[in-house]
Amino acid sequence: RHNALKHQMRSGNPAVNAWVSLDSDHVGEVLSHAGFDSVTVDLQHGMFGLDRAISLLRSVSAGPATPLARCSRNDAAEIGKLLDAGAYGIICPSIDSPEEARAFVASCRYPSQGVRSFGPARGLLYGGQDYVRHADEEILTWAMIESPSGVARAEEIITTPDLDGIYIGPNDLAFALGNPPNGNIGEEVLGIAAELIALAHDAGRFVGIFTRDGGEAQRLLEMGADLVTPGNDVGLLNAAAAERIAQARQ
Ligand code: 3PY
Ligand code: MG
Repeated sequence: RHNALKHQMRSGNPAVNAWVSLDSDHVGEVLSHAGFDSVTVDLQHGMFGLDRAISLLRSVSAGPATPLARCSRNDAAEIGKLLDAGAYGIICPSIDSPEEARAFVASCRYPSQGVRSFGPARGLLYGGQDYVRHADEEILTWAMIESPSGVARAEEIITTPDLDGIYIGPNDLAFALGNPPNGNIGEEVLGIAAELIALAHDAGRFVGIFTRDGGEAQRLLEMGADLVTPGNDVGLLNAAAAERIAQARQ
């Protein structure tokens, strides 16, 4: 099976991504069937560990969305396990230098390009018996830019060989700029996002970004983002709850 998300973005059709932070296979499966193009299992801030992330990836692959994972850190062993578990792309937090970007990409690629070890347990099951031959072309590598150092070195990070895209973390970026995140993406981070989108597109790379809600996601798509995440599963639940309660009490 090829990576439908990668092919979709390549053909110029931006993607809407879901973000799983709840420890529930049912949530993963429901979101995969809800119309999102991809579903990301968030091992950095999700309320679960690696074993449960593997099960959540399985739940996402029960529906049509492309399964992605955000690893908890730039670690070859963890990234390898998430890929073996069937992630079709990895979003790696806090890439602050080109050296870190190179190490991250190497973790996602088999030799001779990278250091990924052989053992594609679930990859073989739904990637097909030729998974290993095509894995390097199909797996998406997203380096998160979410610090002033990452922004300062963005061009070097973006042009890392075999890096597919950058994923902007507006909340950590706002913190690092001295404006603790308040939910919305502020003007300063929006300006940086515009610059990063231009740099990445010049280099033929994708740009993904986390946003607060559908309205903000739409604004970022208008600015040229290739993939937007309109909040996480808890955000969806809270927004729906607030709306229903308000309707009921009207
Ligand atoms: C951030 O905004 O810092 C993120 O990591 C989004 O998930
Ligand atoms: Mg972050």
